[in-house]
Amino acid sequence: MYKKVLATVAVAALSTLGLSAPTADASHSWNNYHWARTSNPFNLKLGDNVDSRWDSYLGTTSADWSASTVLDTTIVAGSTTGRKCAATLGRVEVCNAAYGQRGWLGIASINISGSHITQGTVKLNDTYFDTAKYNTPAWRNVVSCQEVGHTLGLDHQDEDFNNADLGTCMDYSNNPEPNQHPNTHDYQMLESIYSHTDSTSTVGAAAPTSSTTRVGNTPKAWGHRVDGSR
Ligand SMILES: [Ca+2]
Ligand SMILES: [Ca+2]
Ligand SMILES: [Zn+2]
Ligand SMILES: [Zn+2]
Repeated sequence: MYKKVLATVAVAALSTLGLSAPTADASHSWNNYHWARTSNPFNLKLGDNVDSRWDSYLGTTSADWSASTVLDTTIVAGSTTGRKCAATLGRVEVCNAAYGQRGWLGIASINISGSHITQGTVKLNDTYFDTAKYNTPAWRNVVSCQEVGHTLGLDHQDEDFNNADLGTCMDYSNNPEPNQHPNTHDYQMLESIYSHTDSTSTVGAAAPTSSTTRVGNTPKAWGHRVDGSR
């Protein structure tokens, strides 16, 4: 999730987790969540449910993450609507709509089966992006990049809006300019997360999984870092 700056304090106050301080970390895997696949590189489909306000940014995001050696992303026709943003098994649906003043610019949610991601959604919130402050290429790039990054299994590298910028979209900052794309550490993290292979695959039109857990997408979840959406 990319929180609006003003919402940060309130959200942080709801957090009960004191164990893992949100600092820049050598590891920023999201709870080791990952897509199951039998080999690398795997190709993850990004369903295009965004309108012309977002198309070019989705293209940039797809290219950015495809630079990873372990995966590629391909933009395909969306299976849902921007407003509904229903998930599709085996892929990520990317959506935009005016979702309201929720305190987040973008939010990523995944379903998991064990630690395996089975499907994901990304919502980009036009309620904020249609305002002068956020209606910039830099803000659109950083949020689109970050939310799709979450659906690959990455957490934030840093959650301080006021420290030195890390030069990655997985960094929270008041200044989006230096943070519009992934950095080397993100690609290294992906290599680490996906260094093993699995006997099954959750990518593509995979077989139905037994039971999946929805992670995130509710205020309760994203205000709570233990199981929160990102
Ligand atoms: Ca690649
Ligand atoms: Ca930061
Ligand atoms: Zn986030
Ligand atoms: Zn695995």
